[in-house]
Amino acid sequence: MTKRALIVATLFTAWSVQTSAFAQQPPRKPRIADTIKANVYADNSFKLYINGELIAVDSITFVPHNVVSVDVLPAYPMTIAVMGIDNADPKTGMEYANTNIGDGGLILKLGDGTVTNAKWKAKKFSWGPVGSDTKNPRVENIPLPQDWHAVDFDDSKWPNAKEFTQEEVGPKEPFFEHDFKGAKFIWSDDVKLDNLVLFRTVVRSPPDGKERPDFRGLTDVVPQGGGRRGGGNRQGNRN
Ligand SMILES: [Ca+2]
Ligand SMILES: [Ca+2]
Repeated sequence: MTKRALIVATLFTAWSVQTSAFAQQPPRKPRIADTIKANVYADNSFKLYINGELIAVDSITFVPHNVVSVDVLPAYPMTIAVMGIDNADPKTGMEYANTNIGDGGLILKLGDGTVTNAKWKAKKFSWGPVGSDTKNPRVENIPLPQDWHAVDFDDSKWPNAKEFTQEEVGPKEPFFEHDFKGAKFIWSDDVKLDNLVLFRTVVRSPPDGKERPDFRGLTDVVPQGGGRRGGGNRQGNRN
């Protein structure tokens, strides 16, 4: 074998090894096209967890009522946990200088067709003014379970959410500018008195039937196509 032939053979072997190594690395880097949009509207605010991870916090805690729309990388089964918070004084359960009993409401839609409805679980953890007594208003609280948003949290004893009509909740303008088609407003039983409500559901597979890659554990492997493009360390290695 000539020297040139040896170099070519060596290079080919190196390329083959690299190529077969790539073939054993099925995960690729997720692209933005792999994400789905999460639209959430809460009266007054929310915290959204998906698969145990904090995904979005409402950017406005009181008014104006807003829609939070964020990109989500889905993985199924998908555990969704939401804290819904109706604005209320922590001592009286009322608002606007204790002149008003405000009402709550939560609606969510994901780009895979996941929607809020009465199949979701909902449990109140803070409510008031107890008995609608605005003369002597007081609040009752249940301590939040520390792992209420965890994938393996047991919500089997929680009641189901109650659906409320659009008229009952009366959403403000940004709601109508986003896709909530098919989703229902939900809360626990009393949309006026229940001021902190936790919601949970598990989406077993994409409701729209579209197959989506599972990118969980991506930080434990080198994704197909190598490390970050155009990056590299000081030695010039693209890791
Ligand atoms: Ca209220
Ligand atoms: Ca409210």
